[in-house]
Amino acid sequence: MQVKNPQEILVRHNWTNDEIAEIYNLPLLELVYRAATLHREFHDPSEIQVCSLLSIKTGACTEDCAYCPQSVEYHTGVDVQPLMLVDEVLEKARNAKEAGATRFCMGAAWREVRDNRDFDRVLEMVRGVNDIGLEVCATLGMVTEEQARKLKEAGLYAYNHNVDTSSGYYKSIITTRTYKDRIDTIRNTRKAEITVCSGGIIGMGESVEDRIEMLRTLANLDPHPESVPINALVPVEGTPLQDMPPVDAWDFVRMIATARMIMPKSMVRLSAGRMQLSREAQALCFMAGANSIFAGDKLLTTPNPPVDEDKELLSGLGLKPRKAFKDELASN
Ligand code: SAM
Ligand code: DTB
Ligand code: SF4
Repeated sequence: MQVKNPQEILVRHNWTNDEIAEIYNLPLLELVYRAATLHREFHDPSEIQVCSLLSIKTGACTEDCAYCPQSVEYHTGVDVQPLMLVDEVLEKARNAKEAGATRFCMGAAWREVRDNRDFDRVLEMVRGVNDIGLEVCATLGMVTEEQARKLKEAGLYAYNHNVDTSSGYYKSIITTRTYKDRIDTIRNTRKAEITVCSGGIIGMGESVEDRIEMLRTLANLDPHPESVPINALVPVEGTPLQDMPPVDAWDFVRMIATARMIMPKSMVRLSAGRMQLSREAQALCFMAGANSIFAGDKLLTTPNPPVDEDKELLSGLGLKPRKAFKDELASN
């Protein structure tokens, strides 16, 4: 019988909501302490993955995601842009690498990937970014297993598809596709042996139980997603969620710490919402196990902290950028 590595025992896929709630509701500093301790068992706590994000096709999306400024249903003033040219994207990727990024994520405001010339162009982008030596990630909406295989062949390293929220709350946020559609896409990318990046958003009016249920869905995927982005809603004028109150920094810390505890091997990304977080709150998120960020002045369509400010933040905390392709393929 093969002896299990003691760390593997901590990687579980049978979490219950009660167990997760017990962790989430710990006194905050106790929670941070436990998450920080576990974080050190699995990761180098001085390393932060720096990812760059580029919207390769912007706006006029047929979905009705209530949080999203790119939906055709809402008047948000987003500048609609057709699919970028390959050379333009590769130039952005080179600049991102120069600025210190090791992962490059291309986002398209599509409901799903279609087998057409646009997809061929995205495949070319994937090849090009891979040749530059960056971990290539894409977030293009729903994909079939066959499309995922084509992305893999082109050199795609990771695919981002968030569960966004709990299955129950999902219907109040998106009506144009189902939770099952989301899980199917995650499965299709997994089958094609692409690493999975999947997380969600807080601050959309969901309950604590919804947050816990969302975390349970992610943690009971087997294997766990290699990357788990935790986003705070960026409320955009014109969307149905424009008036949502800002996420409390402690709630952000709780989500990160809980994700760290239940998916100890995964990279946990402190994603959208950093504009609203103080340096100190971000430091607490890193302490609690966040080990990845999006760097660059813009996310897809909304602002992100200036690059220089982030450099200062990381160097001030004694954190260093993580190298590309570092052991993420180890089974989760
Ligand atoms: N269209 C593709 C899709 O929906 O899968 C890919 C791009 S979509 C913008 C990627 C993710 O960005 C969403 O699943 C959501 O989690 C996040 N997102 C979008 N708008 C956001 C906002 N205003 N605040 C926080 N996260 C947001
Ligand atoms: C993720 O979880 N967050 C990123 C990335 N994956 C694609 C997107 C955040 C988008 C925030 C809103 C915007 O800039 O349009
Ligand atoms: Fe479209 Fe993605 Fe925005 Fe939903 S989140 S409206 S699918 S771009």
